[in-house]
Amino acid sequence: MESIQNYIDGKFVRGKREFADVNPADGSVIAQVSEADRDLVDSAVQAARKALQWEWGKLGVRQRATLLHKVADGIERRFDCLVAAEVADTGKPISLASRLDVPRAAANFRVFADLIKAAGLESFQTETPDGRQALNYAVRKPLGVVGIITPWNLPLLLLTWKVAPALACGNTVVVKPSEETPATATILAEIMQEAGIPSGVYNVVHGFGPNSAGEFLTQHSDVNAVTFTGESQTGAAIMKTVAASVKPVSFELGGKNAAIVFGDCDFDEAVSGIGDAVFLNTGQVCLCAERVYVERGIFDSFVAALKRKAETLRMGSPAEVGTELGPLISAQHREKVLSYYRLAREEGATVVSGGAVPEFGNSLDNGFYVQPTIYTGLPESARCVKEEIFGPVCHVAPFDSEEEVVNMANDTKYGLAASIWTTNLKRGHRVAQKMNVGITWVNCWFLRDLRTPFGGAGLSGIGREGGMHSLNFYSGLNNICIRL
Ligand code: NAD
Ligand code: 6OD
Repeated sequence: MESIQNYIDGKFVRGKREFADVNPADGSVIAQVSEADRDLVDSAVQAARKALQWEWGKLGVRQRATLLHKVADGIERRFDCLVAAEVADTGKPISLASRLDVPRAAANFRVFADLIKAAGLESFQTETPDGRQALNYAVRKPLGVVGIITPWNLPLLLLTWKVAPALACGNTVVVKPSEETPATATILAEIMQEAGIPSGVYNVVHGFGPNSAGEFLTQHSDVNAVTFTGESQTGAAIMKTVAASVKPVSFELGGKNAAIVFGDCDFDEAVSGIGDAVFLNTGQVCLCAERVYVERGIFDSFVAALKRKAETLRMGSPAEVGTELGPLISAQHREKVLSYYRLAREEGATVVSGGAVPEFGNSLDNGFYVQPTIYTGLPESARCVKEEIFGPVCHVAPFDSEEEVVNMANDTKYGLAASIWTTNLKRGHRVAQKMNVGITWVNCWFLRDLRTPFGGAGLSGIGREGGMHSLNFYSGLNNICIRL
């Protein structure tokens, strides 16, 4: 049985306890994972502190950027191994891990390595009250040790989305990947070693949240900043923990995202795009659309086309090239999604498609699959329309006017993403600007330029990452004012 260990100060380290890493496609145990206790988390933070003061802290921007490109080279060299590990841990289709997760991990290192070299500094020449001049300029400094806590849905993509800019800015990191998906963060440790990243710069501690590695990391007084992606409730718990020491935080949290389909949309493009927005990664992307609003004139034909799309998705073994839909991440998460499938019926939904557990007649029946599911007929106040389910499911509702649909889309405590489908670009701009979210797509979904701001409003998060926003979060600015 494979064993996955913590990575501290350049060495792989066992903890006193272990937990199982389970393959969600068939329930088999892939590996035993070493859990980091409070002492191991402390060793990781101390190693990160030491690296900051010594080798890593002495490197210039260009040297750091060169090393980050070597990490990207290493990711590309270990492509097949990373894809296989991500597929086994998450149950996502191999085609998705190959075209999204692993290439994006390499791109995260390349983009932030290049960006930090090009990043300018603010400067202002100031007239002083006595008629003289002063020069103000800001210098960028690392924050110190950054604690990085990540979820299981896009494990390597979301981890490197934070590790790359943090290291580019000269910080050192202690990462706590999700307990469900520990493998790729650990393979990345080997890649860091091979690339020549000094010991202590990248540390991995495995474990759970409360009373385990996640909480020990956020409680640690020598961690200078915390960046977290995960559930809104977990974000609230972490915020309480870090409040005592007033650490900077960046939170990328949950969503209950709307897709708005106008009657003048390119129908096939909209069905295909919304099919992805609802079902990609078995609906386990924070940006997925769980609320679809369709203009009444095309409502019936749109629902019928989305149903056809859902029912022709190839569900099966994630390791098979043609598979489009894998399992949910765990038995526990499947129980949560199925509880919403039951609730939707209790709330009076019409089940257009799905709503149950599929049967395969082989070992996949031990996996955590659910059918892709479409509901209609719920009131906007229903819990299934208000709460994040995080599965391959959406509710489709009709609308009659632009004003009505803008109000429905914005009637949520979340505020992560929206998509708008129309061939009238004037309307596309107008409606997009009314969305109370961090990201709005028009005639596309999950199309990412890594230089753009990413984050959410309300329960969907605090702060923005991406491009200069990441560099500004992961650095402290010291403004220097010189009297001339
Ligand atoms: P989660 O909040 O349960 O766990 C995320 C991470 O936090 C895990 O590593 C977990 O061990 C850790 N954790 C849990 N409790 C903790 C605590 N008290 N202190 C410290 N660490 C703790 O989330 P999940 O189930 O892994 O991921 C799914 C959720 O993440 C969904 O809500 C989804 O919308 C959200 N998400 C958001 C984004 C975004 O960019 N906005 C991206 C991906 C996922
Ligand atoms: O693409 C990204 O940069 C990003 N942060 C995606 C988040 C997806 C949520 O599940």
